[in-house]
Amino acid sequence: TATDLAQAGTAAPQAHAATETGRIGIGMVGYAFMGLAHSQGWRNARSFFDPALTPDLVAIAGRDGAAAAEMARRFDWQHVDTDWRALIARPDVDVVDICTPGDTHAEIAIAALEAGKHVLCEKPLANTVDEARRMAEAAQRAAANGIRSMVGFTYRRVPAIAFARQLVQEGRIGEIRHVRAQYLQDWLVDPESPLTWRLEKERAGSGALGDIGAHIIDLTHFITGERITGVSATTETFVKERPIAGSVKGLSASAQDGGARGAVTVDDAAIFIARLSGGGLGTFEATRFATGRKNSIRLELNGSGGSLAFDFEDMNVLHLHDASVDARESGFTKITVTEPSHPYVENWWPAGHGLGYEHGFTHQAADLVDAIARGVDPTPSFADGLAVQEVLAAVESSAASGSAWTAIDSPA
Ligand code: 4PW
Repeated sequence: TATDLAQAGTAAPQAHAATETGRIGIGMVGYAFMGLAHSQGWRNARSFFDPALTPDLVAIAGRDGAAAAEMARRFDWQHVDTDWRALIARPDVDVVDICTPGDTHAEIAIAALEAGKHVLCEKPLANTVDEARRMAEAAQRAAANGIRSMVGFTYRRVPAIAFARQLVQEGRIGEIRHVRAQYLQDWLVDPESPLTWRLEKERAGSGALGDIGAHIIDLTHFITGERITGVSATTETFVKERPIAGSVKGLSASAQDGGARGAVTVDDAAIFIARLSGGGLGTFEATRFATGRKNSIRLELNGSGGSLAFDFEDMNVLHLHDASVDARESGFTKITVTEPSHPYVENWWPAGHGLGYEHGFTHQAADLVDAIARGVDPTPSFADGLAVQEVLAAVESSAASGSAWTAIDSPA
């Protein structure tokens, strides 16, 4: 197999020579919520970022051919396949963009990498640490041949969050003492809200923990540049049975006719305390039962020299406290992160005009193409995805053991 060849250091798959044509062919697997977000990302990356390689929306694949064809119609994807293997086999596809539930990530990503395709994979990277490790290993082998991979933790590319990382790297808040991170949604408060794939362990790996908790774990790693080294956790499934889902749109769904119900096999909420590699402490909360909170990613970092605070529901704003300012005038400064000098902003609108949820997906597409064109490995890498997966597994294991402290051995 290609793996054996790569391991043996002989002929290994090479990346398609996109650089010679000035264009790069995108093949996307999946057509639902993330398929929509990524489609506009590829399209707008081309228009707003003018990358060195122009992304062509070559092919989209999905089991439901009609749904895939509808996405193709809306975004001008040139071809529709009902089998992801056919998409990977296309010579005009250079990048395979995986927007499917977690149970398919490892198989598709490893096959694509071994076929010499660059890969963008939705988060969380996988459903288990074992799968994530195999994916990270495949990515590492492929990187030796110029094949790039990236995991879709898109919130890293919200300008205020990228700016928060810059400030931390510049030492503006000193040593990190506390990270307080919450990802709060409420779309499952209604017990009659149907059982979609996000509520099935076999398909999603875990519930609020992996779907949204993964983001605040990754954002902590990203902003601080540190790793979570151990956790004590508890999880809960508040509604244990729900109507089986019929049609699904975004996070909403309608129930199937006939009133059939099924068991929820994932957590509805996860909370944990954590230690960071730099000596700081963290508290984390991921829930879909925070009534009134829709997509509230709240981060507060307290450092020896100041603090930062962010809430995605006010995503163009970052609050900065500088502890060196005289006490009479000190406090949190509200920074509107809409200046051309802020990350990503100059490619969009004049100062003060603001960005939204979808822009992160455009920045992700543009950054991946830029990394491919420059011949460098993009971030977050599959190794970064594995690091998050290790924390997710530690949280589950701690919760299962009654919150016992669970260390993450040599965090990835
Ligand atoms: O950012 C979140 C995702 O990672 C979205 O709000 C929904 O929850 C969709 O998947 C997860």
